[in-house]
Amino acid sequence: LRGRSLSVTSLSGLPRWEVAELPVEELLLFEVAWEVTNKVGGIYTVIQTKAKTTADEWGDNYFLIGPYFEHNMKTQVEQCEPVNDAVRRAVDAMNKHGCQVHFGRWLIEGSPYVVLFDIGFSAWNLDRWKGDLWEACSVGIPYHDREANDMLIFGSLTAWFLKEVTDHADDKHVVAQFHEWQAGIGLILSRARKLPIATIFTTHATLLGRYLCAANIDFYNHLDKFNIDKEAGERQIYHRYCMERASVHCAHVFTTVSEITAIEAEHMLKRKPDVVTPNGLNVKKFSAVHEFQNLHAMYKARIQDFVRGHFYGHLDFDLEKTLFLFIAGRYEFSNKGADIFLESLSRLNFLLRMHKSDVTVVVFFIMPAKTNNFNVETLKGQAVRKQLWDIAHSVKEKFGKKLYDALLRGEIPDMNNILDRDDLTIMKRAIFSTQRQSLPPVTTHNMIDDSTDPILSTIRRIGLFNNRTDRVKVILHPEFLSSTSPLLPMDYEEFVRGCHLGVFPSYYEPWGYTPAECTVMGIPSVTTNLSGFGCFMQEHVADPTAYGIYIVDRRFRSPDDSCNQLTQFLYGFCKQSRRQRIIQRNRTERLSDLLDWRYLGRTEGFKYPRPSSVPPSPSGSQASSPQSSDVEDEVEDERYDEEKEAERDRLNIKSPFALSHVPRGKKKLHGEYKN
Ligand code: G6P
Ligand code: 1S3
Repeated sequence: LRGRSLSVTSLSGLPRWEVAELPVEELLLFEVAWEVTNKVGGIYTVIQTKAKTTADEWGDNYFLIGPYFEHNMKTQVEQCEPVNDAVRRAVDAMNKHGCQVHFGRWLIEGSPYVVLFDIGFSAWNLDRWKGDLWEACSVGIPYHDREANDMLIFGSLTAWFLKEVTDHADDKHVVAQFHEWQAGIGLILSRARKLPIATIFTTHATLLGRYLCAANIDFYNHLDKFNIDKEAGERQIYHRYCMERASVHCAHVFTTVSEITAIEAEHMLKRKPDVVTPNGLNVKKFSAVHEFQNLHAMYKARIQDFVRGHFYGHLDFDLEKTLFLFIAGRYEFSNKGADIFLESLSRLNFLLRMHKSDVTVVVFFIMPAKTNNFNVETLKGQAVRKQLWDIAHSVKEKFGKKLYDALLRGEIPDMNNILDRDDLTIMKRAIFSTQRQSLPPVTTHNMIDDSTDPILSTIRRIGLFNNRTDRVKVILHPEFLSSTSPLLPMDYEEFVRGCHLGVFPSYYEPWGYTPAECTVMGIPSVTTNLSGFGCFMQEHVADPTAYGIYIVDRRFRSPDDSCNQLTQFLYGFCKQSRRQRIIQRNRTERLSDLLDWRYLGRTEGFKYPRPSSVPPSPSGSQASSPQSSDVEDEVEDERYDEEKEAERDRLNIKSPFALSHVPRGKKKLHGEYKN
């Protein structure tokens, strides 16, 4: 929590020792989450990207606690013996009493220590632990909620482990941070048992917020009007909600990831967070400034190849004038804004057709749903592309050899006869094989719930079927990307780098890693003023649009107006020249430092100014796009003088990151929050 000195409201009940400044050697830090070594959603990204910065600072006194899954252990963790005496004794004691506790180093940057509990192995204790929880806080968990029962086992094991640690920690003081309701039982029981631990609870979303938003309720305008107990009861999550709320109120320090979620927490959980801790990333800079631009070109070529196959027989658009847009994440149709995105795409399609634009937009939806694997038509597309490539290659070889032989003889070959009849037949057959009876598919997989799937149903309603006349083409890839996929063999990072714009018009998004990840890769993105990331950018960047961060207003406008605004953003983006896009990507990438874990705590009060070449515009919207004349549109000199612009901006911007570094090895657990 170094450097996160935002609003502090209550720190009552902390053990006495935290008020003092303590060297890191006298502290042990435990971070508890269900997503340690276990990727489910965004919390995994938080922990994994922060590990290096935390391990650098806390060294061998930093431990992560999570659930054990055999596959995760085998693929991500190197087993080893704990060096710390208190931790070793705690692991041994629990293993002696019939638990299975695994210890090792998580093989990610920073290689932090992990303590992993086998939940199934301790399930026989469930009834006893249910009783313990009831005694501690009168919360009962129904037997049919498997997930909540697993969390009870996880929490009981965590509290047991922390008890063993504090029993043997001698002069060391223990701090434990618990993420989200899934880890909350460990906190509640530690407090009920009066363990000498300073506790932090971090919420990344509230249970009720997620449920109410998904039900399409006008959430943010009614925050103070909900009967929250009733709402939780009606949704059959009352016990989970109690676990969450008890964790929040038991914690010495309560934090959340954004200001917008802080307001939500105050209403849904009835406690104002003490500290807001925005999420960061482990930002890596390339030694060559333009390397990320080269990577964009390289991975774009791979996406273009996929598109060649997918649209075989319908490739009557220019791939050099095709833009790749995408939305990705957990499949929460309206929470993640897939609903208004599709509506805006339909409007964009209309605008591009009406203005006879030569730009084509291919939009990928990367959201996992239940499927029966790839569909035949999609696989066939890639096979056809491969076949055409092979034929072109063999004809080229033959052609090349004949040409070479002719040149050796000192002749210029007769171009009309250099290809024989067989070559022409093979080529004609290949062209005939690209005839297709159907339109290029809108989904790459056989969907199990095809008829009720919300994306497919909306596509049917708005009629975006990948017709030749459509300037906007849609591809639903209902599975996360993988470099071993036979269809689109790219991992997520490669794919993002190859795209032009990430579109994340979320309604419910406490932080939102997807646009943040785009930013550090130099890819512009669309976000909203209801996402933690969007609000953070609004606070710290004078003209976000100029830097390729388009923020849709979903808070103060109607859904229809938000759609119009998103459509305008998309249409404006389509009108940019290649050169403008290159400049914009450079600017986007320049914001990376803002999102670096190493500097996040020092951004308070800092604002990135407009890029120096942007004329001030009152609206701060379209006028902020990089300027270019028609003549420039034709210019391919992408190196251009944006380097000069970058340099000018660097000189103009008084970076917050030049502030003096907090000295290593000293923790100011209390004083730091005071300001
Ligand atoms: C990068 C590459 C350029 C390439 C450009 C394409 O900047 O370094 O060589 O021309 O990407 O940009 P576009 O936005 O058209 O994909
Ligand atoms: C949550 O994950 P989600 O995608 O369910 O936590 C993430 C990490 O803090 C956050 O980025 C996201 O907005 C939340 O929604």
